[in-house]
Amino acid sequence: MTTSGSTRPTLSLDDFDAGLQRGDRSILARSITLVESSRPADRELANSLLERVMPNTGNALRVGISGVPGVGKSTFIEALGLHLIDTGKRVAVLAIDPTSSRTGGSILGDKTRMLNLSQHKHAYVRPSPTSGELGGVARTSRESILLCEAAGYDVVLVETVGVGQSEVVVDSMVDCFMVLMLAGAGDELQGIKKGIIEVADLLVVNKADPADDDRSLAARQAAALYQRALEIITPRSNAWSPRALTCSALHSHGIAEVWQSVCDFQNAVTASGEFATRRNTQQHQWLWAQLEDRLLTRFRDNKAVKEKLQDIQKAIDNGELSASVAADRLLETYDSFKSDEL
Ligand SMILES: Nc1nc2c(ncn2[C@@H]2O[C@H](COP(=O)(O)OP(=O)(O)OP(=O)(O)O)[C@@H](O)[C@H]2O)c(=O)[nH]1
Ligand SMILES: [Mg+2]
Repeated sequence: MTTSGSTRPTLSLDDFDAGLQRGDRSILARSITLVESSRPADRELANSLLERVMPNTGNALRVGISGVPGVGKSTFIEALGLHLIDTGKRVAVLAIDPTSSRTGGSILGDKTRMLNLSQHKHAYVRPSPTSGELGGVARTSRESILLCEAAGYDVVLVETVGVGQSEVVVDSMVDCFMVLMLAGAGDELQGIKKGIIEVADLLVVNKADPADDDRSLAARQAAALYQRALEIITPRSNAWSPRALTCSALHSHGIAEVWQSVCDFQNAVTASGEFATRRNTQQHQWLWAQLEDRLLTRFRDNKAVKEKLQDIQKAIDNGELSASVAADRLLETYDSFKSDEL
C-alpha cells in the first residue's frame, strides 16, 4: 500500500484482492468505485482485478427487484435483507437508475429507508450511481455483482425503478427477476399491458398491511388476478411457473414466504439445468453486446472513416447514394485502412 499525496492510500491489485477476500466492505466500495471510473489507468487496474477475482465469483444468488416509483422497493429490500441476515446470509444491494433523475435527496431517502440494513455488518448497500447512460451503468453493475461475490456475499439484490429499458438490463444480469406491484388504480392492467409479467419470475403485490383489512384484501385480489394472468401466458422457463404473492414490506409481513418462493424457483431451475444455461446465455449476449459496442467505437474513431464520412453524408443528402451503399463504402474504407496498418 502506498500514499500518493492524497489522504487515501493508493491500493495495489494485491491490496484490492486481499481486501475482497477478507470481505472488507470499504475495499469493496473502493473496488466498485474503481470499476465505475473511466480513467484509463483505473480501467486497466479494474480489468486486472476482475480477472484476478474471477475464480471467486458466481456463487451468489442474483435477484432483480423492480417496480414503479413508490411501490416500496427500498422498504422491501430493507425487510428482505434483514430477513436474509437472520438466516445467516450476507447481503449486497446494488441499484440501477440510468435516468440520472435521482437527486442527492432520494439517495439520502434510500439510505434512510435501508438504515438498519446499510448499517449491518453483514450487508453492503451501494447507492445508485447518479449519472451515466444505460450501457455504461450496465457494465459497471455487472462488474459490481462480481466484486460483491468475490467479497463473499451470498445474495446480491439489484434494485431498479420499473421504467422501460432498465428492467431489461437488470433482467439480463440476474438469476431471478421479481416485480413489485400495487393493488388498485388500474395497476393490474397496466402491468399486463407493459408485458412485465412476461419477464417476471415472481410478482409481489406490496402494501398488504396486516392491520389494514381493505388494503390486504385488495392486495390478495390483485395477486389472484395476476396469478390467473400468469397461468395463461407461456412461461419463459420449462421448470418454473411464475407466482403472484402479497407482502407488506413496511411491516415485514410475508417476506419469508416471498424468499421461500425465490428458493423454490432456484431449486427448480437448478434441477432442470436452466440456472446454468441462463447464466451462460447472459454471458454470451453480454460478450456480443460489448463487442458491438467496441467495434462501433473503433469504426467511428477511425481516421479514414472520419475523413470520408462528410462526403458520404453529403452524397446521401443529394440523393446520389443510398444509405446501404454508403455503409458498404465506409466499411470498405475501414477495412482497407485496417489492412494498410497490417
Ligand atoms: N403502508 C405501506 N407503505 C409502504 C409499504 N412499503 C413501502 N411503503 C411506503 O411507500 C413509500 C415508498 O417506499 P419506497 O421503499 O421508497 O419505494 P421505492 O419503490 O423504493 O421508491 P423509489 O426508490 O422512489 O422508486 C414510503 O413512504 C414507504 O414507507 C408497505 O408495505 N405498506
Ligand atoms: Mg427506492
